[in-house]
Parts: sequence; C-alpha cells; structure tokens
Amino acid sequence: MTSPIRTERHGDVLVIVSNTPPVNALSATVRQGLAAAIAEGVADPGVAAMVIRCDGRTFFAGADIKEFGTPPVEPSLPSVIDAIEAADKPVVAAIHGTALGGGCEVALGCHYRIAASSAKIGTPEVKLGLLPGAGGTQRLPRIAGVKLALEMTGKGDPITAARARDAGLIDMIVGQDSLEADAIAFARDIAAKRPLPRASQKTATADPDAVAAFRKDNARRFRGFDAPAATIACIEKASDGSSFAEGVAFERQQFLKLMGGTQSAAQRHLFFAERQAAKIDGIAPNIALRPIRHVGVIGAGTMGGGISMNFLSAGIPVTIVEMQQDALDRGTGVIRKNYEASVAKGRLKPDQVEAAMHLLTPTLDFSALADCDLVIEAVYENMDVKKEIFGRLDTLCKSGAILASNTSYLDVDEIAASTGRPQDVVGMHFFSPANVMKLLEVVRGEKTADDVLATVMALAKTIGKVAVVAGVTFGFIGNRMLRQRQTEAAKLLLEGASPEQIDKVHTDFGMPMGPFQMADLAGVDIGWHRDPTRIENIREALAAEGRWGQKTKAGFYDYDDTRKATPSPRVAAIIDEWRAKTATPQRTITDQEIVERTLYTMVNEGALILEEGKAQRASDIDVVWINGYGWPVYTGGPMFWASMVGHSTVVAGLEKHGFAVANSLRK
Ligand code: 3H9
Repeated sequence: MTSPIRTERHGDVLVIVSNTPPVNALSATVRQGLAAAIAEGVADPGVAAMVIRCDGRTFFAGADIKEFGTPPVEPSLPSVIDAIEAADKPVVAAIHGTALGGGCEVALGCHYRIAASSAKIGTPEVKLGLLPGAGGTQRLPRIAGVKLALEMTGKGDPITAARARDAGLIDMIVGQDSLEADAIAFARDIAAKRPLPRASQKTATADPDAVAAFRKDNARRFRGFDAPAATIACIEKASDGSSFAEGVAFERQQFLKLMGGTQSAAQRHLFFAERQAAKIDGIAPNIALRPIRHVGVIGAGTMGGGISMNFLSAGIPVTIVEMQQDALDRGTGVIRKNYEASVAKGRLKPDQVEAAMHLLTPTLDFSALADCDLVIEAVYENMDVKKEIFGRLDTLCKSGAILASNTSYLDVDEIAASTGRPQDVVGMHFFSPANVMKLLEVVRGEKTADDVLATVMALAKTIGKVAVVAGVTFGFIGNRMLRQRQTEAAKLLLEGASPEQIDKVHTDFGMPMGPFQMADLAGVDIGWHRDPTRIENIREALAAEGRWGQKTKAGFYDYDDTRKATPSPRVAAIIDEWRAKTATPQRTITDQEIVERTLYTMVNEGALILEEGKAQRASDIDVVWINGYGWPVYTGGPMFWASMVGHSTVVAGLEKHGFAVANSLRK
C-alpha cells in the first residue's frame, strides 16, 4: 500500500506532504508515514530543515475519529509529535484550512509555524467529550499562555491565523497560493538558527485568576459535561511547576478516562450523526442541484424574520412579503435590531449589518416573488390559509422554483396538492428563534422531487443549519415526540406530581428546561381554542385565567420582573381543583416514573417514527433533539441514550405503565 505521506526535496529543505482526503485525519498510516519522513530528514545530512504541509482542503484536521474505540496502532500520535519536536533540524508547519485537534498538536510540536491568512487553528476535542491528548494541553499554554489555552481547549472554537500570530502561536502569515514556497524560504532562513524553539522546554506562567474566571464565566455552558473540567485541570498542571513529562502523563490519564466514558462515546456519535444526516437515502450524492440565488419569504413575523436572516447572513438576497405596511416595518425593524444586538456583542461588524440589510427587499407586493428560486411560506398554522397561499404561488412563481412551507405540524402533501407542481413543494421546518437554532427539519412530501430535497439539504449547510430529512407525519420528528412528553407530563400533574418536580427531573437530566418551563416560555395560550367558557384541562384553566406564561408574568409558575420563576400557589390550587374534578387518585410520583413516562415514551415514539419510515435513521432523531430542543449533547440524543440505558430497561419501564411498545425496541 502506498503511504499517504510523501517527501519532496527542494534543495536542502525536505517537504513532507500528507495527501489523505477529505481532511488529512491522522490515521495510523499517516502517523507511520510522518514518523518515517521525519526520520528520513533527520538522517539525511543533505537536509538542513523540514516543512510539513498537507494537500487538499486542509492541514491535519485531527486524529482519525473513526479509529477511536479500536485497538491502538503504533506509532501513537504523541510519540510522532515528540519525534518531530526532538528533531535536531528545524521543522516548520505550513498551515492552511483548519489545523484542528491532533493537527494543531502536530503544529505545536514543530519548531516554527507559518499559516495562510485564511487558516484557522483550534483544539475542538472538548466537543467530542475529549481533551487534546497528544501534548496539546501542555504545549499550548507554554506557547500561547494559560488564558488563551483555556479558551481554545475549554470551548473548542478555532481562532484565526491573525489571532494566533498575535498570541505567538504562528510565526508568520503568508498568502494562500504561496504557502509552500514561503514555507521553504522561511525554513531556509532559519535552518542554521539554534537553539531550536521547543514548546516542551518553555515554561507556562500560572494564572489562577484566569482559571477561576474561566470556570465561573462558563459554569452554565459546562454544566453536566466531564471534558471541560478535565481540560482545565490539564492546563493548570502545565503551569503549576510540574515538568513537561509529568504534565503529559497527567494529560494521558485524563484523556484515557474521557475516552473510556459514555459522554465521549455520545459526542462522537453525534459528530458522525450530524454528517450522516446530510445524506439522503436513495438519492445520488452528485445529483444536479437547482441554483438558489434569490429567496422569497412570506410573513415578516418572528419566524419569517428569523428565516430571512439566515439567508441574508449567507449573502443570499431575500424578498420578504407581508400584508400590512406596519407588520412589514415591524418585521424589518426586528431584523435590524437583531443584527445590531450582534454588533453590540462584538459578533458582527456594522458594515456586515449594512451588507445584510442591503440584500433585503421588504414589500407588500406578492407578485415580487415571481422570480424567486425558493419561496418559504412562514404564516400561521392554518391549512386553509396555507393552501390559498400555495395556490397563488403556483400561478405566480417561475417554473422550477422551490415552494416551501415552514409548517410545524401540517400535512405537506395536502399543501402540495393545492398546486399543480407538488414535486416542487417541500417542508422547511425552522425552529425558533430561526436565526439562532441550528436545526432544520426538511419534510419530504410524497411527491417532492429528488433534486428539490437535495437542493434544500445543501442550502441548509450553506446557511449554517444542521438539516434532517423527515417524512410527512403530524409534528414530523421533533414535535411528534414532544407531544408524547407533554401529554404524559400533564397526566403526571393530575396524578400527584408538581410542575417543579417534573421540570426538575428534566433539568437534572440535562435539558435546558422542563415541560412546564417550556410551556411558559412558548406561551400557555399556544394552540388554545380561546373560549374561556370551555375548560377541559389544567392548561386551559391557566389560559382562561390569562396565565399565558412568561409574557404575562404568570403561567405554570409566577414570574418577577427579571423573569425569575417561583412555584405558584394559584397553580397548585388549580391542579387540586382538577384532581378533585376528575376524581384522580393521588399518589407519590417517583422521579424514576417521570423518566419512564416522559423520556422513555419519547424514545418509543422515535422508534415508531423509524418503523414508519418517517425518519431515515435513529441517529437523525438524535440530531433533531440535540439541535432543536436542547437534549443534552453528552447523552448523544434520545435514541443513543436509550441504547446506553439498554433497550430491555426502556421496554420494561414502558410496559410497567401500560404503553404499547415499538417492535424495534424489543429487538
Ligand atoms: C483529536 O485530534 C484527538 C487528539 O487530541 C489526541 C489523539 C491522541 N476523523 O465535517 P465535514 C470526516 S480528536 C475522521 O463534512 P467540512 C467527516 O466525518 C479530533 N473523519 O467537512 C466527513 O466524512 P463523510 C479533533 C473525519 O468541510 C468528512 O471528513 N478534530 C474527521 O464541513 C468531511 O467532514 C476535530 O474534531 C476526523 N478528525 O469540515 C475536527 N474530521 O464525508 C473534526 C472530518 O464520510 N472535523 N472527518 O461524512 C471538523 O471539524 C470538520 O470536519 C472540518 C471540515 C472543519 C475539518
């Protein structure tokens, strides 16, 4: 087998090149090739310096995640990096694309680093439930200081080449096209310079204040996760006077502990699940896509505005249509306000806001949608209204335009049937706030054309969404499962549990909020028939009293002016009233029962959705719940979690309460 690593001589400089598409992951053969190439350079008296670079779209994007969990193959990445650093001739990393994880660690093991201006450098292992395990937690603070090392490894987001240069991580920034030539010239310049700068020989200055502040500032973000604390401990170890050898031994111990744990297994599952979700069963990956140059959005409310922002931010012009001028002005104003809030937080520059707003055409003229390549309807949930809109779009829009509905529940096939071109109709279910939430459920109607589906899935990636294909079923994947949870939560309330107890079980599990906190946030009046004389359950009793949730400072909880929730005596009284009225026997509900009836039932519904073919794969369901509803990442999503709990346990829990169990869970 030919090695993915080749060497090329440019006079006295040996250029070591990796060619391992798609992302130059550091698999066993790459590590073997790298080790051999370094040995070759060290042994050859004609070589004065070495350059390591990669072909393709990126420098090494990390260890090969597919190898994790399989028996180790020599040489290990730490030993290869140690060999690079120990070389008695300078080694220069020439970075383009993203030097991530083990890739960043290879660069840190090199004596010098130069990068293309567009390059990014990072240690994202924490997002896989891990920490940099090839010396990264020890070399990074020694080069860039404790504060930046904490930031990079604790949060896992990459930094730009310019920031890396300012922090001393990069020695020189060069042009994209001249990277190799510049790296060779640089290597030649410093070939004779001694001593060689070796990160392991530097000292990191302890910064206990930075560590304490980092822990405090990120307490909420890190809640429930194992990896950040372990990462921070390693960075502290790098700066507490321990030797480099002691530091890497500690790092290894922590790395192996995380690698053997369920959280990393779950987060690695999610990494591949998100990429898998983009693949559509039965459609060739190279299918020709429809060009989307201009998007139309119908409705300038919260949803329509948020949806528009996704495209504007990606540089795609949007025409947004409303019925009334004041609604249009309000919607446009909210879009601007949201962008300006991002400027205030330093996430956007003012000229980027102007550029985005410049791409927006607000109008009351429906016929302005005629030339759009994609039109997304984002009006309220009413089948008749939607059908009427799609009928109009059918007569108006150019041939080949994709007609999408942002419905959260309604039958996309019925909507499609109101047009003469059902093959061009698809569901695009965004989650609120649509400019923030990562999830997009793409609903494949019975007649949706393959290229329409593929175009929308590809477009989702362009606008930074994680898209999942769902079939036509009430509530699609996410809301159909949510419904089970809400139904059981309401029953548990009657049977003796309190909103606080039920919500706490969910937040202890790692959800951002429980069923009743969620109802209060979304609005207790959502979906309410609005007839205060017709009260059929606790929720309707609350709605009839104007307890609509946070917006009215009263819902399942009472709220103060800062939106702080406290248990409500009035709600307790309403619940008691309903318990009496329905003659429901009272009993103590255990937290375990709440888990079984609200979480296991969701798993069961997920399994049914799969059996019915409304989701392509179990991991897609995990992607939906993690990106759309805040299911805790470190459990891998409901379906992965169920497999960790054990299907037999889930089945037993469901049977205990008399639920009809999905067949696939019994297998
Ligand atoms: C690590 O380094 C541990 C060390 O500290 C210690 C070791 C001892 N391995 O994302 P894309 C695949 S942990 C294997 O769609 P993009 C990916 O599955 C690692 N495969 O492209 C996909 O395959 P497919 C730390 C990988 O352009 C294909 O490549 N590093 C890996 O949108 C394309 O991926 C990271 O966590 C990998 N490391 O984004 C970086 N990476 O086509 C993880 C990707 O079959 N990677 N694949 O679906 C990324 O963040 C993005 O892939 C990247 C490119 C930004 C590089």
